[in-house]
Amino acid sequence: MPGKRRSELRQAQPERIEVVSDDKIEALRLIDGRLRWLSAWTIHNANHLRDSTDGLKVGGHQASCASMTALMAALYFHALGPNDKVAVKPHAGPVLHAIHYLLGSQSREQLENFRGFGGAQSYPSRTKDVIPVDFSTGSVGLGVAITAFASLVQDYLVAHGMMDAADTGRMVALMGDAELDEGNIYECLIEAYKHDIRNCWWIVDYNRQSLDATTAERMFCRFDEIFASCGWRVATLKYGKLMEAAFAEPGGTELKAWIDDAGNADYAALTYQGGAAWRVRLSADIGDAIAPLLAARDDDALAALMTNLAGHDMASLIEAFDAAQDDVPTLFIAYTIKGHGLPFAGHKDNHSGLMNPAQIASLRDAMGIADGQEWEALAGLGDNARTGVQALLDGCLIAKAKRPRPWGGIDVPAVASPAGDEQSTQAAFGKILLDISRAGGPLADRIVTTSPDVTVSTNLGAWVNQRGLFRRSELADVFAAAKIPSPQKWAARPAGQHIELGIAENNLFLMLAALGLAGDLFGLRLMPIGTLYDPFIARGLDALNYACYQDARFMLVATPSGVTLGPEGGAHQSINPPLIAMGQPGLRHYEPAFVDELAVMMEEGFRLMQAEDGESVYLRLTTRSIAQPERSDDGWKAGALAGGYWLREPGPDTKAALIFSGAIAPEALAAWESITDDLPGIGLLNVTSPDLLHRGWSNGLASHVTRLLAALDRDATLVTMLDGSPAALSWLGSVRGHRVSPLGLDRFGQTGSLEQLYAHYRIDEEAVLDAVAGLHL
Ligand SMILES: Cc1ncc(C[n+]2csc(CCOP(=O)(O)OP(=O)(O)O)c2C)c(N)n1
Ligand SMILES: [Mg+2]
Repeated sequence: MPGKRRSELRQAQPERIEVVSDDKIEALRLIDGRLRWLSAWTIHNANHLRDSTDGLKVGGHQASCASMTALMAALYFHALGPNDKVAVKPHAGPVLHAIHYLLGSQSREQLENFRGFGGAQSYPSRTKDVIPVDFSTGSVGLGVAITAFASLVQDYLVAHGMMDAADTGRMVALMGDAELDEGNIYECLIEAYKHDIRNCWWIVDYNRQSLDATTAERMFCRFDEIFASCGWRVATLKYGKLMEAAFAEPGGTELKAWIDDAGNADYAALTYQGGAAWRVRLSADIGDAIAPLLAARDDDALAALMTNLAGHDMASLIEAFDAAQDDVPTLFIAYTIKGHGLPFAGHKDNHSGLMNPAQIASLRDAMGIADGQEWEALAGLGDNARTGVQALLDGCLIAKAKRPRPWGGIDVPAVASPAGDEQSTQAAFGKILLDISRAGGPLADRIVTTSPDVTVSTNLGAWVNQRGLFRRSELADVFAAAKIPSPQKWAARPAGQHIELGIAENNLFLMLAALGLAGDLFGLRLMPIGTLYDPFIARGLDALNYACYQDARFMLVATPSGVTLGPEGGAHQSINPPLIAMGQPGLRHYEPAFVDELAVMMEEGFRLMQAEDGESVYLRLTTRSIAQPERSDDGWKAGALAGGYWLREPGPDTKAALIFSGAIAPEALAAWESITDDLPGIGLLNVTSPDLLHRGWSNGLASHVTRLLAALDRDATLVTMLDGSPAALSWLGSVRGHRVSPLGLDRFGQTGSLEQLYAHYRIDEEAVLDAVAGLHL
């Protein structure tokens, strides 16, 4: 509510502030050094020492790692509590592995096999790495935003009494500064503000370099303003302790002003050039005032001073983290140098730069590591130093082993098909959810729905009326209170089970990713269902891929779809989502023609979402109301779940089959009726999942689709049709070598009645008859 102080909503946080001794800071610095070395050595080993069989460059990012080893040392060995979860900047993955190596939870073998088959992954991966990775990263920006949604999920679990407030943690993202260019960050920021998220830290490794170049200084201060206006505390960590001390010396004020005015490229270039270059430049720019300050330092000391940005200064980092111990979302902008401590520090081309053997050898010598001791975890540390470092390693609170994934556990009762001779799959979806809600029980209680401003138009309204909107604090329904009639009752409360999002489909997929990982992150599986219009899947594709890549489990209901949307026109009609689904691992596409199919698919979906060998489910639905079939038995069900079944069995020696999916079932049936006299025994195959059929076929010859099509003569012909790209079904001709005529959409849709559109796009009865005739000429 406007004006309400965030602090009034805050919950008590465990007290973590302590007086940090100099010894501890020194031990953290040593860990910083160990992480810098081990990450660089891991990458060096993969590129220069490991045998290469294919001559491909292996790669890795020594400079991006060195940029944040101090940050990560301070975080992991001082600031993180046992319930905190971290998304690590993708190209700092080797630092995370080095941390676990120091902790004993990562093996040397895995590090030696970095970027190799079965070895430590290039970018942290929840599913593939052997160490516990809270959030996968790789596509920059997404790993940052998911932490905000994860903090919302945590609040949801607490508000629903499933999780104790004392067990909550902070969701932390470690990000590169160029990630701030990704638009998804700002979409997420807006949504996060609306939901008043908390317990979230985003820590920017502000090295002012991206992949290609140094970044534009025009953005100085803008980020602070953007975040502050969305309710975030912004902590800028710019000057390290050496710098702060120097600012108090004669000439210090001028030095500080010079640092503040310096351009990013200048600062980076001077860093690369080193102490002598700093001396010449500072003298030239500042003049006599800086002379005593320069005279008091040799070139090495001057370089150390000028690169003593707070992001590399352990005392500054600890201070900043300790000062942010409440639950206010906080952006830390930590100034750093890309490649800090490495020979290419500050060089604009250092993103993928690799030290050569001579350079790594001199780094090893400088760190006091004996030749041959490179993999020794605490190499180069004397006995006293080891004691302090070991104490920090022993005191580290993060999980060292992966949390077992919660499989099963939520009973899935039989999902009944809604009654009615004429129905649409979209309306039936709404009724099924309403029935589940009314019946109550564990499944109903674990379902969380979410939608980017299309809750009503995707038929979630009745469910929301029953289960309520989720908000951490009660929000009255003003219209209901004023007795203004409306079918939607939109009161929000902590017990609500629908998370309403603004129109940003990317956020929908990140929300589903976070909800679908609730079991992994917090030990409590939720059953997320997200709805959106089918064409707008494309808007959030990378986030959808990101969710699937992490094996988040959810149900995606995309409706309406295809030109069956009629008068809504081409801008809202979807063509290629069935192809998207075929190409998306971890997501099973079902396209029901009839509502009883939808019921079994939802039931199956709830099982798949919590099965070890399961996956997420995408249901492509429609608003078109069509006549429902009379079933004589349940024989169709297994086929519908496996990807298809004969709605009309082909007769012996039949020479043709019609194959269709989804909303155009009436046209397929009408065409079948017309042809059956001329081609007796023609079959009618209802493909409920082009995706599943294709997967089965590409995995081996004894697949469901091979068996289905074995019912046809070798020289039979196929006409395939769906309200979508024809390529989703045309491949069926290759399964047993049948000739095929594929019907479907390959041009943008337009407005019109269904009759007009189906005729125009050639997915009507006449088009089928023409296609059959063409094949039989
Ligand atoms: C979505 C996406 N686009 C492009 C890339 C390729 N890429 C990887 S890192 C990077 C630049 C990162 O710069 P920054 O975030 O500042 O990280 P730094 O290495 O400087 O710490 C780019 C463009 C990517 N990983 N993800
Ligand atoms: Mg950068």
